[in-house]
Amino acid sequence: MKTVTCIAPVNIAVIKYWGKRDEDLILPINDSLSSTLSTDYMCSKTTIMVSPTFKENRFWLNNKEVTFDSERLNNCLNEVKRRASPTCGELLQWKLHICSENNFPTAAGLASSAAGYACLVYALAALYRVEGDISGIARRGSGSACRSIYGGWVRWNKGTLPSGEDSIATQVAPASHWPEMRIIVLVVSDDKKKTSSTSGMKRSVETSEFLKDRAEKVVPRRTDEMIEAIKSKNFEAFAQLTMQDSNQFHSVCLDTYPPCFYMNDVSRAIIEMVHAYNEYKGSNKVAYTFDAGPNACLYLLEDHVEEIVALINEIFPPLAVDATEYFRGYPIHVN
Ligand code: 2P0
Repeated sequence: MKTVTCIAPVNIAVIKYWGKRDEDLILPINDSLSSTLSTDYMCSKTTIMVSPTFKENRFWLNNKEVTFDSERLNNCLNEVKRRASPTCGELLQWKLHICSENNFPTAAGLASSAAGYACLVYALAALYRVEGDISGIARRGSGSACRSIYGGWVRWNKGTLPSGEDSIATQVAPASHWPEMRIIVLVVSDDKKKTSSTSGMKRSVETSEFLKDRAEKVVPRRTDEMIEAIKSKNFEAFAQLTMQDSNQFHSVCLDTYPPCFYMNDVSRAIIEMVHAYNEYKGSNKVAYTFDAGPNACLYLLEDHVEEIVALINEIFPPLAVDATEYFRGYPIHVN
């Protein structure tokens, strides 16, 4: 018998991934860029056990058994096994029992599949002693998962090869490069989203002309500008690019037919609050970004956390619960 346990954190994109050119291999139509949070906060934990006595492969997600039939899960497993060390021998024949759980409320709807698949693939790769980059394998589980394989600031290069071999993640800068950076996660709603990212982006690829323009004309330039802003620690530029990219992604969602609505009135009120605050300060001190849901992620530097949390509590008084459950400052992953 052999057991491996790993943890992997979520990542929050500042240049968004939206749209695939290959559904099976999960190849994107544009590059994307994110920061990976610290493992002290929102992360997945996966334990894999293999034994010659196990009769079948089994999977438990958040303490509930789920089917092992998932195509994405099996794609990841097969790919890891294909790259397994020749020294694994009979280990490769033994059946697996996998337990995966998130230490953050799945209700928050925050990149749980990214952390989950990054963690699963990392654990499998450790078990079968895979060498080299494994982000391309995590990508087969969920596109954004490839970015959680690395810490700090991470770019998912869309790649050009039909095989997807070059569609992998690379680290742009370690978290230690910008240690003052913080993320505040605002849980606006824990409702399950009506349209999953996978089906939403498929519909966008099929119906939105704006998405093609974004992928071909805007993202390549914006990614270069974003990397420059991160490397030079230019928060003003970083914040503007982050907010513009979030807004453009949601414009594509609106241009999708039928449209996907992910933000709600509270999300829009947060956008207005951030712009009002930045205007009052005379420059960008906070940036918002929204994924495929109404919850906001605010990027800001450490110095402004206290003031912003006070402002949020003033404008959006929490319900009768501990505010710290709602508003948390997360340092990004140190790697
Ligand atoms: C991102 N999102 O870059 C973007 C922003 C949502 C909005 O990556 O179909 O769950 O599994 O590849 O990775 C969500 O997409 O989709 C996502 P699949 P995934 O973070």
